Amino acid sequence: MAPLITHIYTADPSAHVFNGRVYIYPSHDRETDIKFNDNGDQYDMADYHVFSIDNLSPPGAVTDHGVVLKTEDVPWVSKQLWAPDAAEKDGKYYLYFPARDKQGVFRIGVAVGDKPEGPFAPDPEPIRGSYSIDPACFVDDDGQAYLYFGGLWGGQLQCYQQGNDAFDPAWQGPQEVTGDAVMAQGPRVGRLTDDMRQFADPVQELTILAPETGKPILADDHDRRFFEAAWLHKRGDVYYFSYSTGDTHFLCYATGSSPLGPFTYGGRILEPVLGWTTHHSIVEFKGKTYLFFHDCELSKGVDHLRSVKAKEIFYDDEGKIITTMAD
Ligand code: FUB
Repeated sequence: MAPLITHIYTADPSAHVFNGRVYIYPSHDRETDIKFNDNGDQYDMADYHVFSIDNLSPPGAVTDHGVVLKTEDVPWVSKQLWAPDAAEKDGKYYLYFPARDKQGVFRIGVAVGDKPEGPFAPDPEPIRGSYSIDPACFVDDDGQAYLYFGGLWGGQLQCYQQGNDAFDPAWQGPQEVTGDAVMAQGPRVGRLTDDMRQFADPVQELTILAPETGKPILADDHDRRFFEAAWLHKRGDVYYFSYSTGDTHFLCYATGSSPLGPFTYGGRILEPVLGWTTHHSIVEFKGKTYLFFHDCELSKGVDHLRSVKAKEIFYDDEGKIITTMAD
């Protein structure tokens, strides 16, 4: 399957349908001399482009709307504009983005625009109480918006095991099981205020349950535990929370009856792609369901030079997502 965008490297695609068109909000990967490490320093991105497309089967021409936000535009950011997302509410468009602040701590910022393709004006401070990476915004049918986020290792989620305000950089690795079973760390979610620019109340940890036990997935269950790349979509009354398992390279999903969970593990969406990271979004468009994802085919396997792709995916009669391959 061919990448959708080939003139620059793009990753972490968040796709949404706005005004009858698919808009894609990806990371913009760039060349760097920084060597691959588990902290993700090689993902050294400095700006965002927005793309749009009016057909996916087969894909039409992709419009590159150009740079909509860059490091220098945001007073609190030092580096690493990682995976963004966008949302629309009451005719305004909101771009959510993670980046390291001047102390090197990941926070999440918001920038506001009048059109899906921007331009976006960033708030001067990160969202109060935000941390870690990979924001994904879901606006429910009642208009309430939720921001999901979190990522292990370089994404620093493991540094918040003592609470939302207790950043402890001593936690530098994934949580390990020693002796008694340890629960996996959950992704975080916060309800957004009506103006979409702050959390309405303290963020919560989401629980992902193992179907066979009804108990939370454990930290050593690397094939199923949350690592990064949160996404939330709704089908009928069912909320699908999907994510990457990081070091085992799967995209998985879990379902629940509330946007705040708990969610029960449902299976894999995508088998490992070429490259270490895997990150996605799921969107309905013209009666079909599409998975947006990335791989490193265009760069011939360079982990930090990724390209966005899209493919149709399917549910079975029970609403389970049928696992697919990257091709
Ligand atoms: O693109 C940088 C990071 O790599 C993202 O934040 C993660 O989800 C992974 O794709």
